[in-house]
Amino acid sequence: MKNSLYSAGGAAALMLIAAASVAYAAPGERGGRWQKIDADGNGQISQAEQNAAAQARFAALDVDGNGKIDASDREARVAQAFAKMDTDNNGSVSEAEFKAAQKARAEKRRAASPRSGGDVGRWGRADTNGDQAISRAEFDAATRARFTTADVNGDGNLTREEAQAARKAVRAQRKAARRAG
Ligand SMILES: [Ca+2]
Ligand SMILES: [Ca+2]
Ligand SMILES: [Ca+2]
Ligand SMILES: [Ca+2]
Repeated sequence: MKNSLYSAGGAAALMLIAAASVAYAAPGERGGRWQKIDADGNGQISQAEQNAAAQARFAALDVDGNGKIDASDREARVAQAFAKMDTDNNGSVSEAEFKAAQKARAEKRRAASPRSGGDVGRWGRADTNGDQAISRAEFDAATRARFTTADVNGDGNLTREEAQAARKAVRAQRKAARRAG
């Protein structure tokens, strides 16, 4: 790891931001996440579609597959991210590699909110029993709660407008929290 400009630890902050992908994709977001979640392509996200996306998300976050999301998963993800940045696989991330990764990420995130809090902030609230790990049950409960909140007219489907409004509300809440704290 000598000559390593950025250690895996240094990549952590960056990675936490990257991991905070928003539950509902922004309409028109690059990569077409909305389209991916909207499996039947009817332009709305049903609770079942949301659940399917959440299961995939949980599996992606639960890197070691032990059924809960905790610090060891975050470390594993950071290591993965580091490996991904280390494109020539020489065990260190050069400045060029780091910048390339940064640029790719910035482009990807342009449509998203600039600071979405990282997965600690995002999922910290889901950890209802406070054991520093998000169990599947906690994750599902948080997912359900988010869906219910966003589904303003209660028809069991999220329109793009509803999803967008929910994102805005969350952003406003975070802003208020930052001001207060
Ligand atoms: Ca749909
Ligand atoms: Ca895990
Ligand atoms: Ca927990
Ligand atoms: Ca609705």
